[in-house]
Amino acid sequence: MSEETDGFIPLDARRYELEEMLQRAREYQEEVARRRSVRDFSAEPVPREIIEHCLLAAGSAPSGANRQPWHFCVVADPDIKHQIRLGAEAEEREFYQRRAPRDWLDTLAPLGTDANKPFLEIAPYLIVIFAEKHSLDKHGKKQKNYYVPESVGIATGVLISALHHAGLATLTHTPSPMKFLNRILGRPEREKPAMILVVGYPAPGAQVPNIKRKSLQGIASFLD
Ligand code: IYR
Repeated sequence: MSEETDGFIPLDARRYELEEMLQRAREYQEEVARRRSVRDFSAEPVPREIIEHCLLAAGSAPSGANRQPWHFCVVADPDIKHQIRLGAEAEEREFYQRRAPRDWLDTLAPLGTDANKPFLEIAPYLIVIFAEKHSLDKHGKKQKNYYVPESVGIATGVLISALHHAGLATLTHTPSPMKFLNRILGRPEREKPAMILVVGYPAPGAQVPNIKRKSLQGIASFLD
């Protein structure tokens, strides 16, 4: 299944005038900064073709040795979504009632989250993202992957941006532990669930917490 390299080809690079570069950079910043984690989804269906394009965008992410160590399980089936909700809520009840230390719960309080996850059934799509600890070559032999969490994190970021760009809302959801997803979705042991991405249109009138983002000085330092 590994994608093999076949020589070298010319890079398809674009070069813009400074003015246009600035405008593109600003516009992209504004567009992605509008993205918010949404917990209030509409049940309105989303055409599968949109999801397919966004998945192909995610699949273009850089990865260690180009191993592309990800698998996206796209769930629209109501019964499977129901099972995922039950599995996630069982873990989340443990988290909120027992596992989470007080200071973690205090930090989460302004977000208004709890162990109930109705969006796992309401949203039209759940994309369950798996990280392939190792791959199998075309003879079924174990093949080592590299920088797997980094690669899957980057691909997930590209997927979230692509879905947002297409006009959809997302929520990264990480009930912990997530082993139950392998069982429900029939994924092999060598695949580790990374997160559930909840995808759909936001519910009309959806509200989000009034969070602040760090300033440029808060997130970057320039040494020039
Ligand atoms: N997984 C739990 C708790 C949770 C943890 C963090 I860190 C968040 O940013 C949000 C929620 C839940 O989904 O409710």
